[in-house]
Amino acid sequence: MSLSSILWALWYILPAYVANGSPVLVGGGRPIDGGRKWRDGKRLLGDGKTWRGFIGGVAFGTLTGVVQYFLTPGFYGDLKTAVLLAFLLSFGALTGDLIGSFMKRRANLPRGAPAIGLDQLGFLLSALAFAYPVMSLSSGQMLFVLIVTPFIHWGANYFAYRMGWKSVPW
Ligand code: CTP
Ligand code: MG
Ligand code: K
Repeated sequence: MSLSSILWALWYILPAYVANGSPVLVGGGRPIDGGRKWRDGKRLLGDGKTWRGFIGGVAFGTLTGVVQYFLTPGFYGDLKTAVLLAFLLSFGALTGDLIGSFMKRRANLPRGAPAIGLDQLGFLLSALAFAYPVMSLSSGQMLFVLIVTPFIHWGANYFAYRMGWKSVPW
């Protein structure tokens, strides 16, 4: 795979990374599950999934697409495509994150507990699936993004931990 196709793959997926990373800074307040429990007696999603984090993450991710369009219009063709793509990548990422938390709670993992694989790739698979109808990566680019995302995720989380934005480095 060429260097340029690798760089375009990262450029393509950037709104999903921004959406997934924003809630740690903008989240908080009312949890999406409203404190409700599933039939196993555990929380539906937990206190780590808030409306502010979800909506703020979708907003920042979508805004990323607007900036990307003005930097590289040729990659998207028109602004509407760029915004729709960024919205779907962001909404998909954060929906995948909610599904991951739902699964973690069913597995009896408390809020914030690591789930290797799910934490690093759940949001990404969901983002790729949501965006697929609008614009998609080649299978080689998808494979590349799947391989590098866990490392980027660990790096970003370690950075956020060192900055004091989150209490655990994962
Ligand atoms: N966050 C939020 N709303 C979201 C997603 C995340 O407010 N929809 C914030 C929360 O403060 C959360 C932090 O971002 O603690 C880090 O996100 P994440 O690691 O996904 O949540 P965890 O606290 O680890 O919760 P879980 O065990 O459910 O994954
Ligand atoms: Mg976590
Ligand atoms: K997560």
